[in-house]
Amino acid sequence: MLDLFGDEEPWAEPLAEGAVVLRRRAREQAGAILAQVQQIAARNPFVHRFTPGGQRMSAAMTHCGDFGWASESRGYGYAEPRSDAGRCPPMPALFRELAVSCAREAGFSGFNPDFCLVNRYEPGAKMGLHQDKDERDLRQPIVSVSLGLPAVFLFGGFERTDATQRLLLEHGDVVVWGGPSRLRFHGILPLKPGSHPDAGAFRYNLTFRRAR
Ligand code: MD6
Ligand code: FE
Repeated sequence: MLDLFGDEEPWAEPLAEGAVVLRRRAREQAGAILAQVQQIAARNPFVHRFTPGGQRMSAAMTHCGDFGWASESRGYGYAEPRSDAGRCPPMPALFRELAVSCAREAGFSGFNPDFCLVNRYEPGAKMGLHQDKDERDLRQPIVSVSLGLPAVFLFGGFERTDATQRLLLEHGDVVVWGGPSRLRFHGILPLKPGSHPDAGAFRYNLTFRRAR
């Protein structure tokens, strides 16, 4: 469908059992979300962290919610509750409401996120194939909100070497991911340079999780 005016209604595209893309679902809130991201980053700056394998990640990260995320720029995984409460801002109500309603629309009622990881991609930045498995209760889904420049999302199977689907995630697209798809491998191809009216030269991705 042509998006000449940017005011189309959101629509759902099923990906697999337990996984759906809610296209444009976060468009209305996008400006407010990006403004909140700037506030979060003012208190808890974007940093490039290292994977468990010791690789510097090309996407920069910040976060909000009830937990820290590792310690300083080292390590990977959730830190102790409120261990960096001085820097880690609480989750804005706008974020929580969006995540909870998207989860409900995807069939996961009762989602109660306690953590939001924010990734910022610059041109060339990518995310290798990975599983999200550090959360305690894998029955809870993940809600992923993409803003700014478009990126190609790889959606795979349960082994790293399984074939992947490719889909373009654009400004305001939301992926909800749970149930039998919760442990699928996924990643992001290197971001192409561009300029987005609301996000400049970046892509932002917010993932909402129930960590504990
Ligand atoms: C990204 N997203 O879109 C990275 N994880 O930049 C993720 O790693 C992700 O989109 C779990 C569920 C949905 C996701
Ligand atoms: Fe992930």
